[in-house]
Amino acid sequence: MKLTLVQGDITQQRADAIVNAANSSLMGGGGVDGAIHRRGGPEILEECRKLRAGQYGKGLPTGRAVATTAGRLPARWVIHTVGPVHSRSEDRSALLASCYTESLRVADTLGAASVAFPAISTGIYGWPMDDAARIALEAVRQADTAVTEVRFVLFDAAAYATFEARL
Ligand code: AR6
Repeated sequence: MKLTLVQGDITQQRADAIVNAANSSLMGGGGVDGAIHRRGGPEILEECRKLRAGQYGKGLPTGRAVATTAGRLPARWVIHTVGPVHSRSEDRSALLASCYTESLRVADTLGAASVAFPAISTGIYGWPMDDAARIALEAVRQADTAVTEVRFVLFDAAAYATFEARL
């Protein structure tokens, strides 16, 4: 697997699938989630609504992943995953690792060869970037997947530098 880091906006990435740092409602939010729905258009939310009306009536559990269309985005699919909120009293790193492995598992079922990830949980959910980078890189490296390219799309220079140092 080819592992690459880029600094930029995930909504502009040309990859088979981009991953959304969603919340369990799948109804949108701020950060990456807001940007994906805003630029991808209403088709994404339409499919999310269907998922909530069917298989995920109670919402998408933390650490799980599900795919929808990418609407108007250059990617073909959006894989929505729900990162854990960072906690100082509880170790939730297995749930954060699961976001990456479950997203790659979903990518395999779609036949997606290239997948772009944001730094899940490092924004509104408060996970320290360095620890999140360690968990993300380890999870992707150890994943049993047919995906041939994983790209981490880091929003700012500091996040990029942190991932680069970990890599
Ligand atoms: N492209 C790439 N990375 C981005 C972009 C972008 N367009 N925008 C922000 N980031 P966050 P979370 C970075 O908050 O912490 C939403 O409301 C950002 O700098 O998007 O998992 C959801 O609905 C940070 O490093 O996701 C949930 O309620 C990283 O992406 C909640 O936020 C993740 O930040 C999820 O919080």
